[in-house]
Amino acid sequence: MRFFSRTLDKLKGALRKTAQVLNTDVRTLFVPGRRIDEAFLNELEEKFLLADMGVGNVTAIVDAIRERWRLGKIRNASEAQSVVREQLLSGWTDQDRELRFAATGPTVLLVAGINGAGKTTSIAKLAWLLKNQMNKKVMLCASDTFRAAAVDQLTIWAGRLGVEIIKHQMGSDPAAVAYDACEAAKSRGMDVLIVDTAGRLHTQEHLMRELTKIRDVVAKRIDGAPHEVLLVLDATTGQNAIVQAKMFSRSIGITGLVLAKLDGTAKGGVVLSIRDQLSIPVKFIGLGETPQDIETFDPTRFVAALFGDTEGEPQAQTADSSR
Ligand SMILES: Nc1nc2c(ncn2[C@@H]2O[C@H](COP(=O)(O)OP(=O)(O)OP(=O)(O)O)[C@@H](O)[C@H]2O)c(=O)[nH]1
Ligand SMILES: [Mg+2]
Repeated sequence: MRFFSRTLDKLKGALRKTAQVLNTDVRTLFVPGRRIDEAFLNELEEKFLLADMGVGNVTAIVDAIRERWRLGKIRNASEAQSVVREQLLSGWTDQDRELRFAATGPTVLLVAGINGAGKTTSIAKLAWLLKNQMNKKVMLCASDTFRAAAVDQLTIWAGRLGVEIIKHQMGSDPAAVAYDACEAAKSRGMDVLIVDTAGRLHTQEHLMRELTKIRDVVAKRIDGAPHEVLLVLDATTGQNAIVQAKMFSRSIGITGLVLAKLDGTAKGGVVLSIRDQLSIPVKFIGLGETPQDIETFDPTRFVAALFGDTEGEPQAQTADSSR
C-alpha cells in the first residue's frame, strides 16, 4: 500500500514538474468563458507555432477547431481546448519507447550527440534511473577522450552515483576504451554499460567515423550490442535538433532519442515535430541538471503536462519532495 501511494506521488510530482517547466505559454489561451473568434484562432496558431509544434500540426489543429466552430458545435475556449487535446493525442504510433535490454549479459547503450547537447548529463540521469529505480549494475565508459574535462566530468558523476567507470587518458583511442569497458562489463557482471562519446572532433566525418568504430568494437565484444544507440538532442535548438537527428541517423543509425533541456524552453512542441519528421521514438526527456531530472516519455502525460493538468492532486510539496 505504502509502495503504491509513493509511486503515485512520484508520478504526480514528475508531472507537476513537467507542467511547471514546460513553459509553452499555451495554457494562457484557454481562459474560461473566452469566445472563439478569428482573433482567438490567430493567437492560437501563433502560440502553437512558437512552441515549435510544426506547421502541419498547427494547421490541422486550427482547421479542426474552425470547422467545428463554423458548424456551431463549439463556441468557447474550453471547448476548443478539448479539440486541441484530441488532436494532440492522435497520431502517435505504437513505437516502443522502452529501453531494449540484452537477454543475457551486459546491455550496451551508446550515447551520441553534438557537443553541448547534454550527453554526459543524460548519461548520469540514465545511470541514476537504471541503478536506483531498476536495480541494475551500471558501468560508464569514457569514450569522449577528445577533451580532458570530459573524462573528469564523467568520473565525477560515476563517483556521485556510485557506479563504475572505465577510462583511459585524454587523447587515447575512444574505441580502445570501449573495448576495455566491454571486457570489464562482462567480467564484473554488469547489467548495463553506458558509453559516453565526443560531440565534436576535427571534422564531422571524423566524428561519425569514430562513432562507427566504437559501435563496431562493442558489436564484436558483446552479443547484440549496442542494444540502443541513443541520440541526445537539445530541445532548445528546435528544428535544428531534427536536422541533427537526420544526420546521425544516416551515419550511425539511431534507436531512440533523449530530448534534453525541455525545462526552460518554450519549444516543448518540438516533440510533435520530431514525431512527424523522424521515425525514431523519443524514449526519455531531460528536465534539469540533476540525475533525477529524467522521465520516460509518454505522449498522454506530455499532453497533460502541456496543459498543466494537476487538478485533483493533493496540495503537495514541490516536485523535489516527491523524489
Ligand atoms: N536545464 C537543463 N540543462 C541541461 C540538461 N541536460 C544537460 N544540461 C546542461 O547542458 C550543459 C551541457 O551538458 P553536457 O551533458 O555536458 O553535454 P554534452 O553533450 O556531454 O557536451 P560535450 O561533452 O561538450 O559534447 C551542461 O551545463 C548541463 O548541465 C537538461 O535537461 N536541462
Ligand atoms: Mg560530454
